[in-house]
Amino acid sequence: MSVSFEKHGDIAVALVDRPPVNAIDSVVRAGLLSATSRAASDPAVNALVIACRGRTFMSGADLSELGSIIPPPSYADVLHALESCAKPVITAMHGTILGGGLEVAMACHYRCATRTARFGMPEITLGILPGAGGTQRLPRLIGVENALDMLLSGAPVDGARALELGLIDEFVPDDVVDGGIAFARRLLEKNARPRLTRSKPAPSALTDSMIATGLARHARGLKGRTTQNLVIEALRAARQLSFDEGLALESQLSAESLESTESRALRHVFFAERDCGRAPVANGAPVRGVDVNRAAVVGAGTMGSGIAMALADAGIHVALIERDRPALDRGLNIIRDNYASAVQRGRIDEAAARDRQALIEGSLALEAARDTDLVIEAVFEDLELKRSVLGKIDSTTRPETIVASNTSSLSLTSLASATKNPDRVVGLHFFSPANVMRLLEVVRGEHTSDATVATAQALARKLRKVGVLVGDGFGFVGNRMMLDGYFREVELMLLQGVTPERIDSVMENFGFAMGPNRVNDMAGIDVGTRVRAELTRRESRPSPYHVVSDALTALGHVGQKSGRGIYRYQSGERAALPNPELPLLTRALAEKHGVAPRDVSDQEIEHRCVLSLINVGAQILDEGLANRAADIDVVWTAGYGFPRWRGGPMFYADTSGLAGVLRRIEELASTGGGNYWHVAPLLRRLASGGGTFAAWDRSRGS
Ligand code: T1G
Ligand code: NAD
Repeated sequence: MSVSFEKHGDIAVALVDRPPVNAIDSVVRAGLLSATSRAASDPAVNALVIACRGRTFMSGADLSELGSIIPPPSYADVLHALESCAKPVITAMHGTILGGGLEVAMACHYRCATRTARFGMPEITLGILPGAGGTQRLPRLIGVENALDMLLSGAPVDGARALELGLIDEFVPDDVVDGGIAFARRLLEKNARPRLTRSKPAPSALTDSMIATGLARHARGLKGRTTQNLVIEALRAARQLSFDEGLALESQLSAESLESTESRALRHVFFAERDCGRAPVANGAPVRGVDVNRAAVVGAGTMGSGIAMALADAGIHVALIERDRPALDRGLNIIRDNYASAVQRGRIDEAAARDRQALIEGSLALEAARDTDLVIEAVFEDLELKRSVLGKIDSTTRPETIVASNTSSLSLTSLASATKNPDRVVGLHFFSPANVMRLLEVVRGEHTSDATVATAQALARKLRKVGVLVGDGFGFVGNRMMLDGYFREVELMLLQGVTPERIDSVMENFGFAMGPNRVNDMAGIDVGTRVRAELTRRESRPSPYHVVSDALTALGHVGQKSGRGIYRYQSGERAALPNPELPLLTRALAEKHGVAPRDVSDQEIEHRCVLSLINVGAQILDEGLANRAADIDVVWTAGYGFPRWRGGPMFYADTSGLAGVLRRIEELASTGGGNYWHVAPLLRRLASGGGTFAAWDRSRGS
């Protein structure tokens, strides 16, 4: 029973039970409607409390229902019934009260919640304008400026802030149903009557300076977006129109937003992130992994120290193992400083920083890894060194301990062959900084077992990262597409005389958080050179292949950390300044590699960068190194700054039309693009058959 109805004396309770997050679908709406009419018509009932079972009050509309005709009863019918009920209707809330869930609460007359509850209107993160009265009731409850802030950020506020704003009336103890009933009883004792949000005075006018402040405050998240314009239009209507006219306009604008490519892209990424982390299935059932509670990290450098923090942030005990004291102290100091700056920036409080640091124990002995559930190796990117370290880990730890490598370019299968149990060896490819970046490529080697993959996927969820299962090919998914596609085109354009500033501004206008040349300088140009050195030991690539970056590494100009790379940097500064030596270097290399200078339009820059990503992505799918096109979209939106509102490279290809994508790639291949534009067979097949990557994913049952 999704919505049960019980009576506690003269107080009725409608209890929603729709796991996992009580998302509102037609069943829940029908249940709320019937509970409201029962309470309204039952003379023995004086008030109705709405609460939820499980981990949270309603966390919004069921997203899988959106985008098609929403089955009856409508939100408007349900909310009208709640608001116009002649008896007080109270919501008693816990967990994350989001979107449609908060809209239900605002249509009710009184609201109480546990202290740990969080409240938000995240619709903008999905490219949707709230469609159940949120833009009309929220400003009446908390004021137009606060409403603008909540609707533009999409981020939740905590209980204390919700009370301060007037979004809730009271806190109740953690047993939210009893708390709700007690609150209702107190209201009845005070003869409280239904208090309609719609009857509150219209909010004050939304001024231009409020809008400017709001847009500036959320500029980073709203870059390239349009949903904010609908939010502003709806909030203006809340002042200028009657409540019902405002509702009607909101519903029309919300329906429009649902049709937008922007929203379809954001909802695609929402579900793709949740689907990519599923455990392998065997005999029709998901394979169970091990819940990691004790781990060890070998190597406390840039990555090892970040990985140790990511584990400790999730409450996992970590033995951080180094080869000598100075290196260990360096790693522990990096961790101490990172936590100190997190406290300074108010990300966590002193106590949390202390508790997490206490979970990380430094050691110089591999012995410290003996009784762990998982060991992650993050030593130098050297095949023989890693094989010897993995061999020692294998002989030191228990047979059920999972052994992982953070390699970014070496063959996982060949690393695993240094152990006696290659089935328990997996790649965990974190991205720098490992305690911040959400992406985790889970690399499956030839012998990696389903159970090991399941443990890795469960760990990714525990670390609140998106774990994407990838195959054991060079550069896995992300780095392969970057090196064989995107950055390769950037390098060729630099040789053809295009300035890094132009390339970066075109790609930042396209929606990337940062242009490719600035990313290269920030990540360290030498990291790419080391990865390519490993590549050329295994495979060949037609020249020129990243010759500008490798020349800069040879000069020691490795980017921000050396004050010079593609750009120049004042010491300690991150602002990218023109590097007068670069044009001299690129011209010399262009001559050496026979690359003629040419005019390249902004559109061509964008096409060469994005289409090379799509083409290599399709090659990766052809080679089976990724299971779904949607997984590639998750890798690039979560790990490489591809704009979420474009859905990722493969979704973007679908919305652009594969026939056009194919035609443009063939044009680029014939007009002096590099001698490596080989159209991926999958792309050609889908384009010539009117297919899409999304349909291809579906055809494979994923
Ligand atoms: N609809 C359908 N399924 C949902 C869902 C939703 N709104 N939210 C979560 N799920 C599924 C999710 O796919 C996963 O499934 C499981 O629940 C657990 O989620 C009318 C139009 C609530 C904070 O945007 O932010 O209301 O993978 O892994 O990390 O104006 O989910 O287990 O099969 O994310 O603990 C507004 C979206 C909708 C909230 C929990 N609401 N959800 O986080 O678990 S638009 C949202 C979240 C709207 C109105 C408009 C988070 C969470 P599975 P999870 P979590
Ligand atoms: P780093 O040079 O910063 O750190 C490597 C650490 O390993 C050093 O502190 C060194 O003392 C330690 N070490 C070496 N031999 C050891 C041994 N036998 N026992 C214990 N510790 C030992 O390197 P990094 O950038 O952290 O890279 C580590 C791994 O992560 C590499 O495989 C790299 O390819 C991969 N990776 C790096 C990045 C990145 O952006 N830096 C991103 C993803 C993956």
